[in-house]
Amino acid sequence: AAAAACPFNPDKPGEYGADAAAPRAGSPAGYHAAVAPIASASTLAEGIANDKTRSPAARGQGALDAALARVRTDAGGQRLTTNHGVPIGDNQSSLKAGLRGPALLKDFILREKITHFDHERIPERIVHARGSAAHGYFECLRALGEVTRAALFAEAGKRTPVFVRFSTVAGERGSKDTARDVRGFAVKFYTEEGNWDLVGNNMPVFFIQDAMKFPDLVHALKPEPHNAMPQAASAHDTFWDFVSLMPESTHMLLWAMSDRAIPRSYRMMQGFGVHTFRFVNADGVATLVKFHWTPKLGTHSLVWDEAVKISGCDPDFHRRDLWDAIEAGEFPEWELGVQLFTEDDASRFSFDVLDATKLVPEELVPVTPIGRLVLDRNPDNFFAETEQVAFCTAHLVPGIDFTNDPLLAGRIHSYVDTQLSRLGGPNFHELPINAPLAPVHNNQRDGMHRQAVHRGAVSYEPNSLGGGCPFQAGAAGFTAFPEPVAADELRGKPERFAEHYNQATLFFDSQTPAEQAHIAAAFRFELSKVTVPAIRTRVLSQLRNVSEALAARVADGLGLAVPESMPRALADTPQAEVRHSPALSLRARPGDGGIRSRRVAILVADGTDAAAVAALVDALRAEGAVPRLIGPRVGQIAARDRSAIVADASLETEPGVLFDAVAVPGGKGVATLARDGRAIEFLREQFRHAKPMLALGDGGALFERAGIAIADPAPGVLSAKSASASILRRFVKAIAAHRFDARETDPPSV
Ligand code: HDD
Repeated sequence: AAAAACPFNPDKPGEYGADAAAPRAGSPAGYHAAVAPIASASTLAEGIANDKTRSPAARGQGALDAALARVRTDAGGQRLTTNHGVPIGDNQSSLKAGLRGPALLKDFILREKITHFDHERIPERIVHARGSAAHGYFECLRALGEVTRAALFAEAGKRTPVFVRFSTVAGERGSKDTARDVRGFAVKFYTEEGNWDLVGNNMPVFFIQDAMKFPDLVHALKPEPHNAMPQAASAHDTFWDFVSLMPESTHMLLWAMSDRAIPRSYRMMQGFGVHTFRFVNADGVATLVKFHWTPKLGTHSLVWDEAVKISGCDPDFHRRDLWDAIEAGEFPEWELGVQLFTEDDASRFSFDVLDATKLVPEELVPVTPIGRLVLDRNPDNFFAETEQVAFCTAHLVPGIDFTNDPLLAGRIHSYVDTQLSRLGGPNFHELPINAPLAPVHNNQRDGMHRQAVHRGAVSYEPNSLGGGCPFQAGAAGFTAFPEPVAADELRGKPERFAEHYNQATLFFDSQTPAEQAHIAAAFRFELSKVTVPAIRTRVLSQLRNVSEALAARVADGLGLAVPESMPRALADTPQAEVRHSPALSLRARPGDGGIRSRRVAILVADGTDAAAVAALVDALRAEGAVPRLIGPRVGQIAARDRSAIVADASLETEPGVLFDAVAVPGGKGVATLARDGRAIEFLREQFRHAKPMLALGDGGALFERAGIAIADPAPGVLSAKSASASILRRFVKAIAAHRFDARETDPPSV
């Protein structure tokens, strides 16, 4: 234990001068024995009260776990070798002719190490480069045999292993998590009949209707090609130039400017398959289907000012949140719901279900819950799993099929194609994270990086030499749904695709006033960043077709007059079936009312009331929240009663934007905090972002100092003399309310 506390390297002097000629002490003597591994400081949400076991058996997705076990490697207790298994005597210095002499070309150990390092990176994804993933399982809760023969939906209680990757779209691999952007929600199901990839987003619609426009969209959205700016942001000329010339993007723009684009957590956002897919049952009968993932924790978002600041103090905000929650046993969970309808139903809708810029309102076709998704294990290795996982919309299983959505058609090609260059060849399906649990047998052979060792002479079909194997599965295999096709070849779109505004209006009109205000502010922000005035005006003319109120509000924010509305592509606007859809508001899904995994700051300094801190910590932990003690610096704090409390983080490392709520206990510490501009800023930001705040005893003085009234307080600002059970209950309830919209003003008052 003493060695662990003092991790110096006793071997170090031996690297210099004459001593270098003697061979290094081999493991496990010397340094390795002297320096016991230092346990890494816990970054886990240690406050989360949970009794879930972390044993592999409890991870619930045994089959995939076992398959990956084959390739896991662990260097514990092992000697260092080259890639070819040759033991390495000295990993500190290159081979040289004399201590001050030239390095030698024959140093194959150095060359292998550097060469491998030189090739450690693979191309990042052209879109969705930044992402985080986790393992888990899908559990079917309702047998769906009537509508699909997909094995994973065959019976209630059936579990299928999954690997799920969340992502932003525009930013590069190292970009911030809290950019205003669409989030990817890609699920790989390792079913017994092969892998099914449901590659969706956290928004149910898309910017364009036809894959032909995808490269244009992405070129316009990504950093501009001449100067590679801006990173992970849509607020620039080329994006708004493009979308304002593409009225079909209007509906998605409303979603992208809404709070959906700045989620509080991956664990608190919905997911959607976007396209209309097809379920096919054992009799070959098809039903159209839309997929919805709904988080158990409810749908919650950041506010823009907060998102901007988080990207500075924790660019890994969402990655860390997902990782910490899973490490703490706080497994994120979603319900899978489906909207089921027939071709006949669809033919009567005012919109075309093949148009990915349209959703099917839940008031028109209800969402039926059919299963749940639980993420219960973090990857062992980011590169091997999260980076190398290859999602492809072409990965379907029997019982699920495409429709003729022209955006989907292009995707069926694009994903497989992109993996060929991203993962370096046609055998990416053999990478452990991509390999199906279902057996693979075919006559495809060879290619770069082939792992399988195929036996025998036969790699063709039909054959007699191999007994006709592998044989066709016939009706038991995947058979494409026999949709009749008889038409002229042409480039064009169906008439119903030409209506671009009904659902944008539906979305805007279904938001709460606070959500509408955020949408207007987002348009104002993004268009203020646009440098070409004509583009601003064009967007305003587009918005007039959505909502006159919205257009007027954004115009006002830009100091512009409202222009003529953009001419519509369709002369007669069809009547929308649904004019108001409460389900489209984030507020429609507050979650289960709990505060599990919410981060709550307790501000402390020398002289803080330790009893109040203890009461707060206990009350928050009892609800599964994560209290963090934040002081002027980390480490020990002398409390009022001279007991020692330990600050988990400092005002410098964890500012207010990283917390869902704040509490300031009383005691002399308040005076110290009142002299610290960072503590004042902490409270002001919590106030500005409409978060729950609690002052105990003379903690109220810090609020007053920050300009936050305690007498006649704004909504969500609580205070009490002491940490009584009743005030703690009210605080917990306030945290469960997430935010107090009524407190928000534009511009902010604090
Ligand atoms: Fe895509 C990645 C989702 C349209 C081409 N897309 C990608 C990922 C998600 C989506 C979640 C990341 C997968 C991962 O985590 O590895 N994309 C969508 C959705 C779309 C959509 C929901 C519309 C409904 N995408 C779309 C079109 C095309 C692509 C129309 C091309 C014609 N998408 C790609 C890609 C990517 C990709 C270039 C980049 C990396 C990858 O595939 O594996 O092939």
